[in-house]
Amino acid sequence: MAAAQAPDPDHARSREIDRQLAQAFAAAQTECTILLAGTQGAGKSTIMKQMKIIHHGSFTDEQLAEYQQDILGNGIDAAREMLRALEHGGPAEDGRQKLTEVFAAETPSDVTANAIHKLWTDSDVVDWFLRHAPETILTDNASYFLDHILRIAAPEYVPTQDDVLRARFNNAKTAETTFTMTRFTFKVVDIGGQPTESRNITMLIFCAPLVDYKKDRLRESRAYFESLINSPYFRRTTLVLFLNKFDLFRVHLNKAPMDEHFPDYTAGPDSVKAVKYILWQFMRLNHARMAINPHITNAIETDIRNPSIRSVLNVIKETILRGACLL
Ligand SMILES: Nc1nc2c(ncn2[C@@H]2O[C@H](COP(=O)(O)OP(=O)(O)O)[C@@H](O)[C@H]2O)c(=O)[nH]1
Ligand SMILES: [Mg+2]
Repeated sequence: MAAAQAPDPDHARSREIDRQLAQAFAAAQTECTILLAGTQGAGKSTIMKQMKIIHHGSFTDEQLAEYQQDILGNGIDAAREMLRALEHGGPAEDGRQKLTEVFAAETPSDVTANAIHKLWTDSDVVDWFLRHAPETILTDNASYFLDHILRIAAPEYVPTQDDVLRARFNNAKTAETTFTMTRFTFKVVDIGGQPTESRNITMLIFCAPLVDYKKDRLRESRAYFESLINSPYFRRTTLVLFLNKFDLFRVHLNKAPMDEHFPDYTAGPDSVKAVKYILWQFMRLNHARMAINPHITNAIETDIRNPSIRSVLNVIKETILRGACLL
């Protein structure tokens, strides 16, 4: 029988190194960084808010209360936009004059909200906007905030989830968020419109606002997309393209036909065909021939029965989990 051996210090050291390596490897697997990129107003912050709602539940009352002033600000901005739009041959000159005076006076108050509401609901103004489709004249959700101006200007106002999703905020509030799923931690970072040289990125979500099909702005979005997806930094990254603001896109198409902006587009007002055309405009910039996963999204959609950002996010999570497990 062999004599009992003294423990080998080298063997113990080697086992310790193995243990540390295994730990480091496991840690590397569980952290996924997702970058959100896209031009100003593309919907990055809104998508981030949706991710927070999905993973941390709806906003708390305290969080909602924090948004109050900013949302009122969105309402006031919308009213200023309405005034500017009406200057181009719009009706209700007296009402416009009155609202301009109220604005000139001081900080927003009940008086301002009442004057805004009065002008926005003036029958001539309603008719004028209906003829032009307010969504196509005013930016994004301005007409929503005008519709709700009395509610959001009331002293006891507490924002709703819909109000928060439809509003624009200072980026600092939503630039980064983290959530966990099983043993994976997802860090989502909004890199705005800035090019990045980050490495080890699990997924890049490029957000393109479909309503920007009005040539020049889509060009800006495409140029940024082209520079990112062909960058060597993202060779090992899962690439996702969100064609966002589909809800607004459909309204815009009726008023501003695609072929007015793209003479080679011939498929008419069908929104799916129009999206396919825009998708092609993006995909042909994929010189590096990367796999790109496109999705049509509506970032403000919260109804889980509809195909929305939620189902898209589930697909993304599955893709990441599958990729991470195969590492
Ligand atoms: N109707 C609609 N509005 C959207 C959608 N996505 C974003 N928005 C709105 O567009 C505005 C700009 O979005 P935001 O997320 O701040 O853009 P960011 O600059 O890329 O962060 C906000 O008022 C959003 O509520 C969408 O799919 N549909
Ligand atoms: Mg933002």
